[in-house]
Amino acid sequence: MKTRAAVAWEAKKPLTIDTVDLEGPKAGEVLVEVMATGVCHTDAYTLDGLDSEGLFPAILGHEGAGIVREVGAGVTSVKPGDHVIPLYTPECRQCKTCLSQRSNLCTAIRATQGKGVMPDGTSRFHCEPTGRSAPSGNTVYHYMGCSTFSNFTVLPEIAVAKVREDAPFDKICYIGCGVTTGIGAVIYTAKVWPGANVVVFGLGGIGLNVIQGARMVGADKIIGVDINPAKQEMARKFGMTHFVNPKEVGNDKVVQAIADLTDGGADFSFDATGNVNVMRQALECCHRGWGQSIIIGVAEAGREIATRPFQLVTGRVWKGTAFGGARGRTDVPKIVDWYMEGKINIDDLITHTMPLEKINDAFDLMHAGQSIRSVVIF
Ligand code: NAD
Ligand code: AHE
Ligand code: ZN
Repeated sequence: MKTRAAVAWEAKKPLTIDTVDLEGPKAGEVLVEVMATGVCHTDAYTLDGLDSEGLFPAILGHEGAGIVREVGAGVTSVKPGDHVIPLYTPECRQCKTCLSQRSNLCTAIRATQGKGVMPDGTSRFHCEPTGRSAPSGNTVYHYMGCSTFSNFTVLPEIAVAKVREDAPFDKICYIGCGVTTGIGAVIYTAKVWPGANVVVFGLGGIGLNVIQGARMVGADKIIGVDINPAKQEMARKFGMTHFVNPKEVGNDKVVQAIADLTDGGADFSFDATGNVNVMRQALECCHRGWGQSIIIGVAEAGREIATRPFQLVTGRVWKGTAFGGARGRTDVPKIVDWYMEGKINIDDLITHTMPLEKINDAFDLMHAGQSIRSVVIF
């Protein structure tokens, strides 16, 4: 079949809207009509050529919601008509990691996913490059196993979460990454306790969901740190109690400012910036003896984190989280329920919507610090 998609032909260039050939689902795969997709900073990072796994040409996008239109041989857990959220962190329930229950990092298809192809090693997307370069066979790569910047996409069955049918696609698409990552980092990865002091670096589409999660679990102080003061208002609405602007207090005084606000250091801190210098501040602002810092942000290829080992010797803990530690097929339907029951706020974080033709505006708004989440509605 043909599908309309925003194609990333090369790094650092705007996406172009093309008609792309899409092969139907093979065994164990499903065809999904994407109804809406959010644009996450990770899409921008890959488009900017900063992702060590980045491949071009590719159809980016990993924060979608849609409807199953066709299933391949052997698919049993979903059927045409089911509403689903694509999962860049699948849940096979059979691999060592899934069975361990210790991590959400399912390994069933991670290797092929990172190479931009389906589990059989081939792509379902092809497109005439018309004057641009493409790999042999005009292959266009999948992205994070999702490629939600396409009106139709093919995914492995284990990479879709079936969700209730009364939930609006243009809101729940955000649960496909940002909402789950932020709230999940608090409840599944950090297990923040009531009364804890929490610091969130980066008050964007992920950080604000960390704040929302911290409020949900009854955190005491929720301190936001951002170099863009315009993010303050929304953060306060979602539960931020104190704001630190590194440009005002001085970048070298951020850790001390947080220690002063928290009687010596945070119980939990979260990096939602992707900046390795900020990650260091996030660790070092934690309380001696027990403070935990959770890395959410994705750093540019080649960047490394550093701190004095003494910071860890004296009890601070450095952790990371992917997709908030959520097990997609198990946890995502529950998070959709929380939204439908009014327990979490998604609507206010979606500051912009646009048709696919305007998707490049979403990247511009993000880079200008003017949006929280942009959602493309097909
Ligand atoms: P965003 O652009 O919406 O927000 C980033 C925020 O960080 C902005 O408000 C910006 O002003 C702020 N910021 C930038 N530099 C800063 C600095 N030096 N100090 C303080 N604040 C600073 O991005 P997002 O969509 O919220 O994504 C945030 C990060 O999380 C990205 O690195 C993204 O790739 C990553 N991410 C990781 C996962 C995961 O599973 N681990 C999931 C989604 C996103
Ligand atoms: N491809 C990058 C790593 C990118 C990365 O860490 N991605 C996160 C999700 S970001 C969603 O917005 C993730 O899930 N990581 C775990 C995984 O298995 O990819 C690189 O450095 O190569
Ligand atoms: Zn994302």
